[in-house]
Amino acid sequence: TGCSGRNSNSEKEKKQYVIGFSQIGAESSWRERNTQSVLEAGKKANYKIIYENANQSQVEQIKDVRSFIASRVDLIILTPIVETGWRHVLEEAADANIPVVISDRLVSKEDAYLFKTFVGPDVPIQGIQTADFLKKKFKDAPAPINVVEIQGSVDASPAISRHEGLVEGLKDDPRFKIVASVHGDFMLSKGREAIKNVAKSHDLKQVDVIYCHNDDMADGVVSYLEETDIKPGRDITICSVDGQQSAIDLLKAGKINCVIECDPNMGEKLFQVVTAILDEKDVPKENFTTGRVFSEYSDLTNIEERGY
Ligand code: GYE
Repeated sequence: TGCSGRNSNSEKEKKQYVIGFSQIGAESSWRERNTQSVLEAGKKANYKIIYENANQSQVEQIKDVRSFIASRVDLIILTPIVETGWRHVLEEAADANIPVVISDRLVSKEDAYLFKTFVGPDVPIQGIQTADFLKKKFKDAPAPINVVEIQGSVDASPAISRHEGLVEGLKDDPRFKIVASVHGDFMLSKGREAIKNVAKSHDLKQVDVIYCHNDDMADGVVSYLEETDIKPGRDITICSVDGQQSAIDLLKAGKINCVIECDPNMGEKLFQVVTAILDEKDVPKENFTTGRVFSEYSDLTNIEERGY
């Protein structure tokens, strides 16, 4: 039908690019919102998205990326569950000339030459912001100030950076001691399990702070403490990261003291970068999303509905 006088609409004939999106799984409310944000923004920008969810398995994620390469997608978006172990599959993508955008979590610095750009939160800052809150809160308190840390998953970049950020932020104040640091995989049930286990070896009455690497684990910690005679937010200061609705509600109720916002809605920014890459424009190596600090010192009256 090449000669029907209406065939010169080059916009319509423009090729629809195919993007492979390899997501970690659905461990938290944050993650579910993040997935929706990426899929919505991709659709809106008129990309065909092949979405794979690896159910918390790096082995699955690597298979998913290989399947994108085999079907010769135009670009791959990867949210790496852990930092290490990506070299081979990223080299395979490079050999196939398929650009890779890393989203939300990072791969090891040594592999940074194998991806085009990163879109996601500036996570080390979140640990520093937590430390700043704690130094304010415990301004006049005597040493020691005992901190229990409920980390995310082993080798996940936000777990590493949220830990390092806190340590960095507290290093000028030797009153703070991390007395236990355990992993809760960013999951509510495992956060609850983690604090329950810590309570077997530590007297929680001696603990001043519980720092949770995400809100779902903080929800688990609060629900456990509420079954004891320790009042979360009052007897123990609770800090968390993400800013989901449940944590804001607990903050308002005085059961959490500080929540660092980590915005999961990165889809729009992500596809601006994707479009620039496919248009062969230069993009910065890092594109950070921003977040606020919500704490007992903030005005909590006008926080918008969170949507996650
Ligand atoms: O904080 C947590 C999620 O990678 C920054 O992963 C993300 C983290 C987020 O499961 O809730």
